[in-house]
Amino acid sequence: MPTNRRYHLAKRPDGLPDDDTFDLRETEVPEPGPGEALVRLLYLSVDPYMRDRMRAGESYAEPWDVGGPLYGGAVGEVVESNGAGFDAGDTVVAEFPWAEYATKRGADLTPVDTGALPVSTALGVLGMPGRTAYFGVRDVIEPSGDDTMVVSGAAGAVGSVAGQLGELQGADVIGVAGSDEKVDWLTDDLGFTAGINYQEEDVADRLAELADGVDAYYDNVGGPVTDAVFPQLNVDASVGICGQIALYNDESVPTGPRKLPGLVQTRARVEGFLVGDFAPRFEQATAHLGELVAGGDLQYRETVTEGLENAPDAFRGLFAGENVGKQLVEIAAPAEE
Ligand code: NAP
Ligand code: FER
Repeated sequence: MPTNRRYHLAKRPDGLPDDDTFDLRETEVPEPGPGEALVRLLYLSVDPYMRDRMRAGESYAEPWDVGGPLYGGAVGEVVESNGAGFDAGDTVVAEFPWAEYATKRGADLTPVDTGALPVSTALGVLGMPGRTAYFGVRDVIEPSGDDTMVVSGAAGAVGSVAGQLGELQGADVIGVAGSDEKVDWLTDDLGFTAGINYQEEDVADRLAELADGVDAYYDNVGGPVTDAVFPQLNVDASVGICGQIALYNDESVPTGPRKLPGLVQTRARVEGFLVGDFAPRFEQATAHLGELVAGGDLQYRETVTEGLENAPDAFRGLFAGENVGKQLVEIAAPAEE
């Protein structure tokens, strides 16, 4: 049997997690217990929410234990099933440790069926980020035909899908992202109406030039980008707070000019949401997203970092905008490829 490698949380980070946060350990390949499968992991998802799990304290997710493994969504191949209800060679998706091999109860594994698409899409456009965009656009902000919609984090896993879904609903979508290359991808390839590079341009000025106010705002980042958008909300605007990555490495939310008085005047509706709240409709959302991709109406990109040992760098890259589309870590190649 080969050896296994697995990342553990060495300490709780202060700010952006440094190398001392992550401890790569050599361990045994685990044996599947009754009802469990041994899975060889192929792709690991690194996600902004993982920063929250590294801190102690209450959140929407349980904090990880110091000394314990790091976890994330991953796709893998079943190596051995001990009555788990899967066969060797089946491709599955579930929450796994950041590792090369792991065991999991069959009941907690989901079969991967991405049709003609690569299995990695089960972690991106057809997985949690795609579904987050789907429900955030269709159920939370609900843009309609003559709306101007703004998406922050627009070239990321969630934002790139959310913006395209907004365009499909007929809205004029303006994407805010951190480089000219990203903005060009949004407008030239994905069909966004316009894009703003927040690293180079004044978001408030550019937004005022591009639109007559904002009717729907899909917020992935918070911070200064959101400070620039809120004063331009129109009457009855809808705002979906999906994430606030600009603040995730901070121990407290910075204060500044407060934007809430404007909500009285606009009667804007601001709603936070969690993708998990829509779990009963996950299958339907994934099927619909798959149809949109297959039909050429929805495009996606993945940024793939090779090697489990590079997972910390891939994770940190999310906070520096190094990813375009979904950030993944390739742990091993699928057997057939
Ligand atoms: P992602 O957008 O693929 O990656 C993060 C992106 O955020 C980076 O590529 C970077 O792009 C941007 N960013 C990083 N720091 C920033 C800053 N200080 N200011 C502005 N932009 C910054 O990640 P994702 O997985 O799709 O997640 C996007 C957001 O959705 C996150 O906030 C995440 O927590 C949230 N989320 C929420 C749910 C839910 O259920 N509510 C589910 C999934 C994800 P730039 O180059 O543009 O800076
Ligand atoms: C995120 C990914 C997932 C996030 C929240 C979730 C706020 C929540 C998922 C759920 O529990 O439904 O990046 O950031």
